[in-house]
Amino acid sequence: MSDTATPTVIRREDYAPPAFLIDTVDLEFDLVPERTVVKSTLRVRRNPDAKPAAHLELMGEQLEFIGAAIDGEPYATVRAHEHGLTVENVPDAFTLTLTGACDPAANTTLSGLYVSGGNFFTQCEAEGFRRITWFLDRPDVMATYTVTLRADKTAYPVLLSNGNLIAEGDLSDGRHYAKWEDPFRKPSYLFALVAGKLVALEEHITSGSGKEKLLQVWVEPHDLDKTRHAMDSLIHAIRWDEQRFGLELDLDRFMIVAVSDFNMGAMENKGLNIFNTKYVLANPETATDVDFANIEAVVGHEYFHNWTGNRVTCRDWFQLSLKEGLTVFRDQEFSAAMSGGDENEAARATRRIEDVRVLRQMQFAEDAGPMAHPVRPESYVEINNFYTMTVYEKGAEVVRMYQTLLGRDGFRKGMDLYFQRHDGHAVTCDDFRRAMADANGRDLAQFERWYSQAGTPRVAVTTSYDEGTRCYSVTLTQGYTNGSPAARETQKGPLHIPFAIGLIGPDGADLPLRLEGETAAQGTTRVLELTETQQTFTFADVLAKPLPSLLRNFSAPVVVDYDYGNDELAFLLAHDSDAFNRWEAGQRLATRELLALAGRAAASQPLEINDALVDAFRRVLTDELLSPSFRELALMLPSETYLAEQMAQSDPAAVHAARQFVRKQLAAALKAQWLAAYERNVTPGAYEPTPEAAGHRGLKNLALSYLSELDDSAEAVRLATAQYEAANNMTDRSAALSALLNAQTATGGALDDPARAALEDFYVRFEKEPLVIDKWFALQATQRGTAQRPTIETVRALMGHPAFNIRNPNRARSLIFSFCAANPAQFHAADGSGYTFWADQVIALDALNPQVAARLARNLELWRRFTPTLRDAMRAALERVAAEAKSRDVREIVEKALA
Ligand code: B3K
Ligand code: ZN
Repeated sequence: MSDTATPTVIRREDYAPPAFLIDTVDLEFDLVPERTVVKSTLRVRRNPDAKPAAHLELMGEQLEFIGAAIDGEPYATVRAHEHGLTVENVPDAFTLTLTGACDPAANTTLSGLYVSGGNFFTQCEAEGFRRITWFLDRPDVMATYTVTLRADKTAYPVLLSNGNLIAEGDLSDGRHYAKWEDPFRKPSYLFALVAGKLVALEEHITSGSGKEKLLQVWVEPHDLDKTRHAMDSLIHAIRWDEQRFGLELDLDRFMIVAVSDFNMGAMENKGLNIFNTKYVLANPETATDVDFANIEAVVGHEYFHNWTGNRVTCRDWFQLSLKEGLTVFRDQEFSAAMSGGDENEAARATRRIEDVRVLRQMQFAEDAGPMAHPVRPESYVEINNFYTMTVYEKGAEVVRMYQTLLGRDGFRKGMDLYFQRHDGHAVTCDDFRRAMADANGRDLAQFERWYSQAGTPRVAVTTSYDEGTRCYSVTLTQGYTNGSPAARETQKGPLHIPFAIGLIGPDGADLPLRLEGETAAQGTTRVLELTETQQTFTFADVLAKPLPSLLRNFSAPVVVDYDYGNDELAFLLAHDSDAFNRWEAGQRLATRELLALAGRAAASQPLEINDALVDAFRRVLTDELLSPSFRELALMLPSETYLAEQMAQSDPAAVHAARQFVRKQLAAALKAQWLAAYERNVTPGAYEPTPEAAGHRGLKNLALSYLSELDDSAEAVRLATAQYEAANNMTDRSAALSALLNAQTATGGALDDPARAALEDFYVRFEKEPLVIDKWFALQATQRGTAQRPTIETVRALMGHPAFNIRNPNRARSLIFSFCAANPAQFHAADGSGYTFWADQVIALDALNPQVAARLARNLELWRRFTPTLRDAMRAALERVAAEAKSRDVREIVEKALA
């Protein structure tokens, strides 16, 4: 499980094609929890395009070797070793049969074949297949698979694998078998099997070209009442991909299976997607609006991989963003279409805002730290550490920029050419870029730098208006801030940046835009193509000095530096036709104010709120022309994590004090308006997970959360208690509980108050719903805590709760990760207690599940940016983990952090 040897660095430049190819794979499993025997029969031949090699080197980990045969004859010159199997002096083409065994019951890593809740599951991406059998476990080796599963029929009535079921039947001794065949060539990371006591929700649909398809969502029997939304999401995703990209489901059967022990969200195995229960199971009582939306997005994401990832896959793991960036972009477009259709710009904008918030808070931070890497990394020690915000979210932004530069139709042409050229192959990010360029007759050579340069680019903007000539010039200058060394090393030259801009006249209306040299104005938003370090763009016929609306819809993943005045930001917030930039103006205003207050808090100076911010918030809150979901986003303050990252030295306590102060002031100054918004946005009747209803609930619950900050919280407690008791859905119930807990801490917190009662009720009510109990843990881990009872004490106590189980990643995340990553003020307590706890948990998880441990390990990577006392305590914690952790996964993270 662990690898204590000096970590080996894998480099992109060392890529070489495999010396052998495998055309067909036939697998036979005898499934027994403690010892599963796997017989693998491979058709192998030399790769004509590779350097010849005498021996066949197969990867394998944690396997027991039983035997080998070539062309049916036992083969003696086979050496099993720690990293795999060497088959010596092989012929040019042969059939290799390997028999081995693994121990799924003891597999706590949740990579390879493992047991969860008494059932068998697999997870092979990135390198888990080698934990099942010996193989050329790399994505450029594509083969067709047949799989036979044998198991006890009572314990494992359902036997599933990729593709189509071609035979099944009974065996002696109460066992049975099923044989599956996947007609599509695939890399080993897309292999999957599932066996156990499961039931399915089924639907039959007819694809766009008239073929009958069977869709199934498999779950444990007691979860069948929570599968409808996942099935609906799958059907919507299938329809959307047909319409938007002309891509159809290629198999006769498509299955989703839910498992509660899972390292990440879900996995796109061909025809047999395996999902964390969190992204499948939902009904109104157990899942929030956010859960419903996430399920739709993840079901879409995994389904879309069937073309972008599976039919066309990655040549090597450095190309991971080829499938992940593209598929995130596709799921974002799908979610946007589901929330308002392609036409409703305002509804689309709320999704865009949510995506950009994540990017800026998480990916920009990653780019400023020791794990900074380009969208296409140059090297890694453990590939599982590179399923990152950069590869996924920045990668999606890079794909979005093609669409911004080429237009929707041009982007579609590029996609069509990409599939025409590469269907059935393992390719690179360069192949994708070439398809986009060739399909549109464009030169996208410079665009390559988006794949090879780490770090967050900045674009500085200066403007000048000439009343005499009525010309307005915009000068854009691109560069990088001094980020991490990793980022600096890769910066080679200017990027090709699509910079969308609009100009707003004194009346608040968009101006028609004519660039100098053009004969007529074209539209009111223009995408300027910035390709040099500095460029000036001049607009003509500008009758009065305008206000620029910069980087509309966040057209590139950059930071814009422009010195807006507070009045200008308030004006943009009130008038910009670009909904994203309206939101952005409000955030800039709030961020500026909050950072100023955090500076004062750090210096122990008194705090006072700027009326401009209160006025701006009042206008948004009471503007009934704005959608509730937009208002909710605009009235949410930037997160403490984001704010701390903007400080010269991160000071979580000061940020917390400033943000809490502003929340309290906004609660008090706008109390009547919050109460009115609360009343106006109730959603009586049956629960519906529609974007409109979710928008109302979101704004109502935001109002409740502000009200819970008031010194006199009686009103909030009354509303929240009533809401808690009457709720017919989890969104309202959990928001009410959260408000009660908040009000309790806001007022100092007696233990016999309504918060305690609700917390107990919540547990009892949902004891049998693990995903809801995760929420119960997370709510407590993210509580503010008081001087008398800091949150760490609650967390330590909950670690001993009978329902806590560190081996279940969802549960570990709900308590440990929530505290360490989502409660910055408490986690970064001055006494360093949070860091001690963090180190203890990283070390404990490292021994069980290195992938999950490595995620938690990343939580301290920005340690150098904190105030000196915190910095020193963080370093000490990192050093302890570096001394004790064994896995390659965790070692890579902490060693990079300390380097
Ligand atoms: N491709 C998987 C992620 C696998 C992570 C391996 N450590 C899920 C997804 O992105 O769709
Ligand atoms: Zn993915």
